[in-house]
Amino acid sequence: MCAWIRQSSSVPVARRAGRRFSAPRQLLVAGLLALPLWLIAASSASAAGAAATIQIENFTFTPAELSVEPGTTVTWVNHDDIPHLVAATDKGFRSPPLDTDDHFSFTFTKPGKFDYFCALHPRMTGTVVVTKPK
Ligand SMILES: [Cu+2]
Repeated sequence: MCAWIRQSSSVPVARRAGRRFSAPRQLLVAGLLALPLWLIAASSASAAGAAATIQIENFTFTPAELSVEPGTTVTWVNHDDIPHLVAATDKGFRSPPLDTDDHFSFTFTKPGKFDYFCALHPRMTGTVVVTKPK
């Protein structure tokens, strides 16, 4: 009887101590779990949809017109040594200012013709054509 009381009264103490010690471990475990999940999410996203790249060089988007299937992630890469800013004419997407070698990605889901330009040099223009799903 006495042993039972002692045992039961010691349980909350043990739990409290266990919780105190396991909290940082839980954070670590959560972080370790989140990393593979993030990698899986990133790889499945690229596996599910195609990827395409538009180069920014000499104040020009290349290719100027790009045709992709729905679900394609388009990445703009700035090779110039001055910043560019990719902005959709319909305001569907807008990059931050891209410094040299910076890139910006946008996944096109809806079919249509999407014109964009450089908000810092509006004479720089390009178009992404998203085809109808097959
Ligand atoms: Cu520009």
